[in-house]
Amino acid sequence: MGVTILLPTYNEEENIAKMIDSIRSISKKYKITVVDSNSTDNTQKIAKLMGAQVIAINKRGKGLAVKHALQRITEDYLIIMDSDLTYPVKKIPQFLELLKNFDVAIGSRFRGNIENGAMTPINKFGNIFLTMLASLTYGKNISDVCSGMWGFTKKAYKKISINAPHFELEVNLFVQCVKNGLRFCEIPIEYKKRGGKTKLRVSDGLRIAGYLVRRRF
Ligand SMILES: Nc1nc2c(ncn2[C@@H]2O[C@H](COP(=O)(O)OP(=O)(O)O)[C@@H](O)[C@H]2O)c(=O)[nH]1
Ligand SMILES: [Mg+2]
Repeated sequence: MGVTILLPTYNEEENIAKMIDSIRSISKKYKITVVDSNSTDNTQKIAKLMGAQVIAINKRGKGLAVKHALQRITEDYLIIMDSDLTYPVKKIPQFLELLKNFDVAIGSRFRGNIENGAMTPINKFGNIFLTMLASLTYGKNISDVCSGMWGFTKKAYKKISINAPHFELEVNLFVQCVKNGLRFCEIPIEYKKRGGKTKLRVSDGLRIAGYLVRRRF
C-alpha cells in the first residue's frame, strides 16, 4: 500500500523541515513529495536535503502546482496537506483508514478545533461563507470546503481534473468530487496557528466564490 503525502509550498523555509520530520515520525513508509512554485527562500534546498521528492514549478499558484504533481503521483493513496504546520499530521493514519471505505476524506476544522488566533475573523467569515455557498450550490453537505487537508484513493485522484490555478484549488477538488460522484467523508481535525506568513489575500476569497458559481451555472 503506497502512500504519498503531497506538500504544496511557496516560501516555507521556516516550516518545511519540521513538516517533513513530523510526517516521518508517524511513518517512514510514506513518500513525501514537495511541489514548490519557485520559492525565493531555501524551501526547495531544505526539502531536497531531507530526502523528499521535490517537483519544481516555475509559475506561482497552489492549484497549478498540485495539478502538475498529480500527473506524477502513482501511489495507492494520496494525502494533500498545507506545509505550514497548521494541519495535524498525526491524523494521517485515520485518513488512510477511512479511505478503505470512501473515495475521498476531507479534514474539517469546523467539526474539530480551531486554535485561538489561527484564523482571523475575516478569514473565518470567508471560510464559513464559502462553505455555505458550496453546500447550497452543489446540494452536498460539507462543513469546511477550504480545508487544506484532503485524502484520496488512487481511483479518486485519477478522476479529478484541476483547472483552478490558485487558491480555488480546494473548491475545485470539491466540485470534482461531486461531479464524479465520489463518496466523501469528513474527519474532525484541529487547526493551529501558522509559522511564517500566509499567502492568502482577501481577493482570493472572491475568486473562490466566483469559481463555485461559474462551475455550477
Ligand atoms: N506550490 C505552491 N504552494 C503554495 C503557493 N501559495 C501558497 N502555497 C502553499 O499552500 C499552502 C496554503 O497557503 P497559506 O499561505 O498557508 O494559505 P492559508 O492557509 O489559506 O492562509 C501552504 O503550504 C503554502 O506554502 C504557490 O503559489 N505554489
Ligand atoms: Mg495556511
